[in-house]
Amino acid sequence: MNMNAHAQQPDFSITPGSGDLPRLTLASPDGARLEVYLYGAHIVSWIPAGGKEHLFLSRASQFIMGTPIRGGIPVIFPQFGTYGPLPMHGLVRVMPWEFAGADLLGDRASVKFFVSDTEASRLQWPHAFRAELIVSIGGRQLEVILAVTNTADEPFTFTSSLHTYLQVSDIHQTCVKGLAGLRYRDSAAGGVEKREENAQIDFPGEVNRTYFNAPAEVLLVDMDRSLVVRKAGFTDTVIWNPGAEKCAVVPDLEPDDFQKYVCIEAATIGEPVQLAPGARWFGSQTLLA
Ligand code: TA6
Repeated sequence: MNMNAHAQQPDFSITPGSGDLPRLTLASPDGARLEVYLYGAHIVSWIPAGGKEHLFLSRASQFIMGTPIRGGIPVIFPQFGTYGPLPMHGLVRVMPWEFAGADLLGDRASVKFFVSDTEASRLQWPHAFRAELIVSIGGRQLEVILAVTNTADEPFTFTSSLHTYLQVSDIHQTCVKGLAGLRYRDSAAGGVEKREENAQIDFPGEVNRTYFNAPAEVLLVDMDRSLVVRKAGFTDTVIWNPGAEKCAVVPDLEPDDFQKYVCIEAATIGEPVQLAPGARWFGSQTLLA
């Protein structure tokens, strides 16, 4: 179904993807491309103009409702990880979102999705919300904005992340720069809090760290390539790679997948967001190749 109905609309279509789940494909005028499943509003591919794939997607990923897609950019809300009573990483990454339109502004093409609370979600988390995802591509940039509105008359608190899987050529020649000196929770060491003493983070084994009050920008260096990862609205940055041992026991990862990605996540974990009735919160992550 090609919905290129008006001049100001970008080139996009929604067709059955893996598992017959609806998948939106978007192209910007300069040739950047994006793929998003409406299930979870889950971005699975971003190829900047004249560039290569920057997101990792597991070849062992399931594409069935109820199971998160493995890779790409899972939207984590209203709970990060197991820090609360909800299922791991909350609710919306396994909910069907709705397509809410496409725009074209110069060379930037954008699409928008939303999901609201349901009877089933309210049984798990007794709050009314509307989550929107606005995704823009053009040139060498991918921008992802998450907006959360409290649509009821009671305040609620949430944690959240854009759980971005970034493709790398070789994890042993990869590092992340920009987090020196920060306090972090080391989840690979039982959750103990530490302070980052190194100028860069390397990946000799499992790395699973939440850096609190992290700077707006970090740099992923992958051999001779680098990628700027920028955030706004989110306060923390999560860095995750499972290492060989943990990777081997994750059912929707292939045994050597740990060598192919690093998760750099814009997150709000340390200080959960308190959202008043009717209030709206924004968080964004921008990748600059
Ligand atoms: O963001 C890192 C993390 O919390 C890790 O602990 C690991 O569990 C990862 O998320 C993936 O979680 P998932 O539920 O998608 O397997």
